Amino acid sequence: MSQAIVGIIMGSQSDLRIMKEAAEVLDELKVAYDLTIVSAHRTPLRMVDYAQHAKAKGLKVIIAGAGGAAHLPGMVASITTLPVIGVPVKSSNSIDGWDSVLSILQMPAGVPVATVALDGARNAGILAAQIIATSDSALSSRLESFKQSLQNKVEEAASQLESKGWRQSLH
Ligand code: RP5
Repeated sequence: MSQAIVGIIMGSQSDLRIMKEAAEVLDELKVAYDLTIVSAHRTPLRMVDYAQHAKAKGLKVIIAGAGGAAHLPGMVASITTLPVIGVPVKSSNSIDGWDSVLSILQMPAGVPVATVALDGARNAGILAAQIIATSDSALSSRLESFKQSLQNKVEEAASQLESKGWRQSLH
């Protein structure tokens, strides 16, 4: 396995059902990552240590997911200069998900977190790959193919719908 260049962290093991989608898309795009649990509230010193050493260990982007009072992405972003992508997770302690979205999104000036949609871990993985692809032409080509596959799927669905009619396309 090659050196991890994306770090995926989450506040709890209960976030893994969502955060695994970031790992899955990075697997598809052949981007090496490591994945672990770092809680801003339950393991604050572990969080500081992770953020302080992330760049030195070779990471280029951090994806951080958390639910409820989701402080992990913002706190990690306050410590490192690596880009941090925040994934708001709808968790057992979320009211409706807005709490996690706003905790991650509404950062003070000077400390950005690139926030994806609620439970949007797959997009976080794609965005991390796109950031890395700005200086990796092989990855950039894989992303071109990935985008093309999205386009192909829609065009296939559209032509099926146009040829069969919408009633048949429901089955
Ligand atoms: C957050 O609290 C975690 O990121 C998780 O989304 C949520 C619930 O954690 P558990 O009580 O399931 O460990 O800090």
